[in-house]
Amino acid sequence: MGSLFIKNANQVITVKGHSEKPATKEEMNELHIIENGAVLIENDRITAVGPTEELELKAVNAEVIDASGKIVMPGLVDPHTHVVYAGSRENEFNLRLNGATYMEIMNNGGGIHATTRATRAASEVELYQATKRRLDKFLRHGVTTIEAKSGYGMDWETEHKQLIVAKRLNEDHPIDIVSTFMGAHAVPKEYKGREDKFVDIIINEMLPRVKEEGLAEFNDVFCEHGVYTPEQSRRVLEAGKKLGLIPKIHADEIEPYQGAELAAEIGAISAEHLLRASDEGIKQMANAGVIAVLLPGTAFFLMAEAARGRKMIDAGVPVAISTDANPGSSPSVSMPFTMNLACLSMGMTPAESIVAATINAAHAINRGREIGSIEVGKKADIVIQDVENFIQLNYHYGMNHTHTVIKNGKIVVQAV
Ligand code: IZC
Ligand code: ZN
Repeated sequence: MGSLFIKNANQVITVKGHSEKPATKEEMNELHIIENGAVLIENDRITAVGPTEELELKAVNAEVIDASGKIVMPGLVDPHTHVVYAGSRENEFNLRLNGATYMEIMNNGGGIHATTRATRAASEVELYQATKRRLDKFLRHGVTTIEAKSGYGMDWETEHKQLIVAKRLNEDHPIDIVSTFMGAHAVPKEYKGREDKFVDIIINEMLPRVKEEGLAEFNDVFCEHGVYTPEQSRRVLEAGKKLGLIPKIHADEIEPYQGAELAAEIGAISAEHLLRASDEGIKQMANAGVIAVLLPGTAFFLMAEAARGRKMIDAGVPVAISTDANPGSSPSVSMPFTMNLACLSMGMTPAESIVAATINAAHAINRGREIGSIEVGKKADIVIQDVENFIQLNYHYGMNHTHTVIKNGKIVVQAV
């Protein structure tokens, strides 16, 4: 490895100053832009950031990337995906557009259950290859780190297979993958009406093995009417916490269900979805510093009203955004489109959408010190976008402006 010098960028969007804590309120509107900027990278680290003129002297012998007419920003971080799965559910898309709802489809054995059947049936190699193709697409959309959840097994063998595939791809693929165990993603048919029994299995059998094999950092649960109650969710998350797994929670996605309140009470790092989070829940999340991971693509694809992102930011909740990439409620890997929707369906500003997709997303997966901004010492995960200024990223919506992607100091995507 050597050094890389990106120079002459119209704007370098640094998003600096929030490595310790996520940005909140007005801070989410501050991008700390350097006009005609440059970034110097040595091996896998950022070693200098500043005006091109100033950095030029330091950059002798470096390979040069001329970013004239473009912008340079941190690699995008997607803090909530279900990307390790087999099969496809376009039939459900069709059913929904013929009047069925997401929950009806799931209660009839489709939805998460359909993906669970396909994922159980897939070999590890098949699962690896299907996931790798999705990761390649993530990378071409400027995403350099993702979180990935298990949860399409609901038996140990398949949950384990998903987590092993994520681990292998983390090693083999340029994208970094941070793993979350989500055994409590749905209730297996055979445990319908005996949900507590399955919760016992998760707590007594699965979580200790996840810990023992070091397969995940986070522990998540689908807290939703008809799936897991807040009480069951609390049991799963508290049990994980005792083992050192950080709690995350799918909260208030379809119906208000006190999920945001629960996240605040147990000190979850993040609460995700929150389409129907209550005013009180939002207040408690702000007080407890729980990050809201909002998934406007899911609301869009389910034709539901988006989460109240504007209100959450104004209330002091640190907000991050994510694709929710999964085969049912959000079959997209586009963080750029998610940013568009953050603006157009949740009333966030273009600057806030960038903070939510970079440094705040990094904090939602406990990586704020390492990635999410362009600052000296951080990992050289950088995207060059073929737009003249950051507002154009969302103004020219529905497009992928990714031109060059640098991961760990290496060029991994380059437009021709
Ligand atoms: O496969 O439908 N909401 N989990 C909770 C999902 C959506 C993923 C899916
Ligand atoms: Zn999800």
